[in-house]
Amino acid sequence: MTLSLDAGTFVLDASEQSEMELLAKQLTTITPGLVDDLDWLATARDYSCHIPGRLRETIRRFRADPGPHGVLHLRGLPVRPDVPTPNVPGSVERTATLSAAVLTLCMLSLGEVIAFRNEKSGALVQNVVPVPGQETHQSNAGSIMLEMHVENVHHEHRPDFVSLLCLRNDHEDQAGLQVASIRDALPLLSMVQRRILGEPRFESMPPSSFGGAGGNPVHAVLNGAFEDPDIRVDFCNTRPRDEAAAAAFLALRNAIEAVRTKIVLSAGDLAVVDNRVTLHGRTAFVPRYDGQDRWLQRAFVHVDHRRSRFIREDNGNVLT
Ligand SMILES: O=C(O)CCC(=O)C(=O)O
Ligand SMILES: [Fe+2]
Repeated sequence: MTLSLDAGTFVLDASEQSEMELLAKQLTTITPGLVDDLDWLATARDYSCHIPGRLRETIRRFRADPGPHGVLHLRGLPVRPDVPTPNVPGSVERTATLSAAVLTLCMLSLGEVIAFRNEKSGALVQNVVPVPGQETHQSNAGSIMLEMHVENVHHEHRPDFVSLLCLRNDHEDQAGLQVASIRDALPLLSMVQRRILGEPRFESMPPSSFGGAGGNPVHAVLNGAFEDPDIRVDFCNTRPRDEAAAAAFLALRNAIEAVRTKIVLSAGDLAVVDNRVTLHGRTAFVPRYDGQDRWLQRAFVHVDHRRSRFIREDNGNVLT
């Protein structure tokens, strides 16, 4: 199923598009023109207060409540990539390009952008691109189906939101971001399954993007309000620790599959996933490595920056 234009979709009109482009272009000229520079980021934070009003309202509403599907689909953002799609492992965007500026502006109006020192060299804006030789990897460099997951399941301070801005989709428009919220899946689970999923009977490994660094915490899959819980699971990296937990885990997997929807992103589309209530993954596609492959730029957001202060050196934006 493909998500239709609904409450979770916002399309910038022509005047909002030019307003956004003007603001982002100005931001690209701010010295030193580097996204990870704290002075540049401070200016970007100020500018983020001046994105078009309807967009600001939409983002602010989404932050208060992410809706039933836990995803916001913004359309019509200026991106204009003028270089070939990168295809090296661990590719990041440190230069304040137009698309990096757009992504940063939108995300700083949602919260604070953060990254992890052990992942993609701690860059705040990362390229999600297919990498030759990594086609079958369960990572965003692969091109086979990517399992449904919350981002950085093993980490206590995983992102509150994951944002993906599309610069180019794949040649055949096959690759789709898949999303499934626990809000939609919960009614498909029994009370017993929900209770078991709410107990610390599961263990998660760090995703491969962390290069094996990080612990293997034991945790519950459902946390918080029984009637509207947060979800913490990665179907590639989380495993149940006993038989009853395995049965509940399988029921959850089936429920997630039943409510999963696909969003095919086009250039200028930005998907913002609430990483507390919604899992994401990707359908398979065929890369050509001709410079025109699928290219997303990704940024993570924390709503409460202070909470991670003890693992951020010099009050920067990178978690150690
Ligand atoms: O390629 C996608 O659509 C999503 C990849 C992903 O899970 C990520 O970059 O976090
Ligand atoms: Fe992901």
